[in-house]
Amino acid sequence: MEQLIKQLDQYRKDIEAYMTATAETAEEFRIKYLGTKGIVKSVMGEMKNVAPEERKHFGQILNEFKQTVEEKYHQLKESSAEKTETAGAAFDYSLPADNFLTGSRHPLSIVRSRIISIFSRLGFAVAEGPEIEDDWHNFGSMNLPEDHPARDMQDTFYINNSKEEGIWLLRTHTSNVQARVMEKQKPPIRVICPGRVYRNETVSARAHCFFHQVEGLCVDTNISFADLKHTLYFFVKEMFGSDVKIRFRPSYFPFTEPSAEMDISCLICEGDGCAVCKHTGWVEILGSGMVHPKVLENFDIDPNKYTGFAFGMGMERICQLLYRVNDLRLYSQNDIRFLQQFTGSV
Ligand code: 2NM
Repeated sequence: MEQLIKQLDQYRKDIEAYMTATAETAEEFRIKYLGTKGIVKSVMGEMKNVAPEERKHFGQILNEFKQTVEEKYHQLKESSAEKTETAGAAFDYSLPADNFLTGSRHPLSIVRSRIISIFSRLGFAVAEGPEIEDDWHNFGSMNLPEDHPARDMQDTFYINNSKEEGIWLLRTHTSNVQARVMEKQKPPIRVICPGRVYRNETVSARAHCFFHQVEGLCVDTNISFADLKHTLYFFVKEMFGSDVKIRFRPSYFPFTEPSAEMDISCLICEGDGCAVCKHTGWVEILGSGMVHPKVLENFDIDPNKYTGFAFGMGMERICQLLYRVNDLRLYSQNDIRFLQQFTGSV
């Protein structure tokens, strides 16, 4: 009898510990205490072992216990129902949907496709080629003499630089692609070659060990410097708008003769003078020239029959002028705050 009372005390403590419940725990509670093999049934069964004179008193205790259990069960059931109700209310189906996070295009990718689209309207095809290149396609065929500074270890990343195993390097310009085009295809040729190039530079806001270029090549009969000028003028007007002015300055490249660098009137200050144009009103955007006869000969293209023009520009530079990106490192850091700003661009 005493033991039974102790046991009931323990049950009461256990029951008190139930505070709120889910529908499942309320049901577990019901089965444990009120089920056909439950605790209430089993303690009621103890009545037969109780002495007759104590039955009345003990019957009262058991009834109270049963009531406590039933009350607790109702309380648990109610709280589980409340929970389901509030969970239902918290989900408001009439609310607008969350923003769906789509990616956005990288600014260089936007610039590249705009360049391709402009030149394709002039009949230029797109060609791509390897980033790991041999000495001939990157330098030799491009008329760069053995002692040219660009071939120096300081400027070029060499992968292999031995006479026995051959010279392999990371391309320093995409001219290697034009070389491979001229190897396979004879004039008329009209291609642009966008791609990543590598130079051994210390990384800073203004220099990087890799960047992106688009080079162009046009070889046919009767191609003149006038074709070069008009092609590039068309490009500039399509890229930056019809108000932009261009000018050519004589320059030197081993693979072109004559060579020229092209400037456009500064888009940032419209010619008034600012940091981007170094207060000159002009910014350099590309190098160009008539393909050197030796380069054509290297690919068995007769320079007496064919002439050509070529040009090369940095995509980061174009991007800087279009979007005012003033630190080259931003392009490869993958900072979401930078990349997100180009959402919605073409
Ligand atoms: C430039 C500037 C001038 C160029 C020349 C050639 C080729 F294949 F025809 F020889 N490809 N690219 C060239 C000419 C590149 O980049 C500043």
